[in-house]
Amino acid sequence: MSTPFQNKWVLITGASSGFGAAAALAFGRAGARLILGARRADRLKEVAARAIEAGAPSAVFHTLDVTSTPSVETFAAWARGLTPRLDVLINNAGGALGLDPVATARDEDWEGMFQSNVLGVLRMTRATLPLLTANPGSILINIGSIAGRVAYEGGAAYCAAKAGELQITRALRLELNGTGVRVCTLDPGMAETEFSVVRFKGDEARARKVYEGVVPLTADDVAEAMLWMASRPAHVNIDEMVIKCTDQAAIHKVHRRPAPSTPAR
Ligand code: NDP
Ligand code: 8X3
Repeated sequence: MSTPFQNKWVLITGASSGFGAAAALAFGRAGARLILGARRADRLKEVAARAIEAGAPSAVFHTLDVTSTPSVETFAAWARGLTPRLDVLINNAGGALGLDPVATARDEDWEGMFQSNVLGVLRMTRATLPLLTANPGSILINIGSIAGRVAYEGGAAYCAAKAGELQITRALRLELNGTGVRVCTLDPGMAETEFSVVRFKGDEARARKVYEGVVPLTADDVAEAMLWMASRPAHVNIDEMVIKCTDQAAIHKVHRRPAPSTPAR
């Protein structure tokens, strides 16, 4: 049976968990050949195997640290050895570190967030751009956040980093005008992945509290949005998509039910 991405090449960063892993499965199910990157190779191996089971004709992976130019260059050279062109690039690797106010936050967290969410997107894009421009109609999807659009307390650096991602996407769309490469940002609100566990440095109880009494987005919801954006015809560019769960009317306006009445999905 033919599927919309049959034998198309899809490269996903941050494919070892959350949105990236869900996207690997969704594009795999749709017939895509997957190129996956992240720092945890053991997790990538599992995701690749699940994607093959789901229907991907191939799913290969390589360690990737988007905070390091040599790592990105090595990864991109490996990807160029697999294919001279990409159909979809998803710059998803990133996340938040800490929720401290500026007065007490740590340089290490700020630098980590800018390295992955901002410089990582720039590095990956520069390194793989020839694979996209070789293929008019290809699409680049950057994963931003509602945090890049509205600030919140404790989010100064993360919000700034995701605002940076948004402006990178907008600048790239201008720079690539005429090449046929589509450039999009997908900006989710709260979604239950490993995001909060990473933000709170492994404090799972604190991470769980973020979603208490709420029906948040799932990684699959976000992956489906990526699939939809990428399956528009080549002349259609979804510039910017914001996706939030129904319980989150705005970044500061989240409807929470008292436990234990959180409804089932
Ligand atoms: P997860 O923590 O589940 O996934 C993050 C992914 O990014 C992992 O695969 C991780 O892999 C990878 N990653 C992190 N740092 C690096 C790095 N330096 N180099 C390579 N890969 C890296 O969280 P999500 O799936 O939720 O997050 C995905 C993206 O979505 C992020 O950019 C995040 O900011 C954004 N986002 C998340 C929202 C949410 O509420 N969950 C909402 C809006 C946006 P590994 O550790 O193996 O390297
Ligand atoms: C993740 C969503 O609201 O926690 O980007 O910043 S939020």
